[in-house]
Amino acid sequence: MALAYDDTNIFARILRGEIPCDKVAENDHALAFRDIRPQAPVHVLVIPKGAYVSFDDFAANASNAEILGFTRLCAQVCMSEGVDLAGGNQGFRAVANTGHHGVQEVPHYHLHIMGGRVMGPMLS
Ligand code: D5M
Repeated sequence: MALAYDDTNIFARILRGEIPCDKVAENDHALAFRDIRPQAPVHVLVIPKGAYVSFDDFAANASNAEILGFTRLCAQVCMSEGVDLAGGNQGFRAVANTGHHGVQEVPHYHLHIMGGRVMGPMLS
């Protein structure tokens, strides 16, 4: 089931160019930019350009090309930010806060990529 998408959310406005972002990378299907409230030395948000509310909405309803484009942009960001294991770096945390229980603030799917420090336990 596709979820109802509210196109007034802040990330939709960034995608339409109505408000600026600190862009890291972009391809046909996804955009990566720095989180405005960084929780780590590296804190990048990767969002699909399509209208998907959440991780599960995207995973269930996006096309293969969208999923591939999004995933490859994530890999590109990890490499350019120097956190990818494959590049001999120390790794990162990737988080998709989802819905009420996941404490998702912005209802446009986004993956947080955080690194540059040991992240600590995920209990709160
Ligand atoms: O958290 C949403 C995340 O989005 C939160 O870490 C702040 C970030 N945010 C909100 N507005 C902006 C803008 N305008 N630019 C960059 N980052 C932003 P979540 O709980 O995962 O929904």
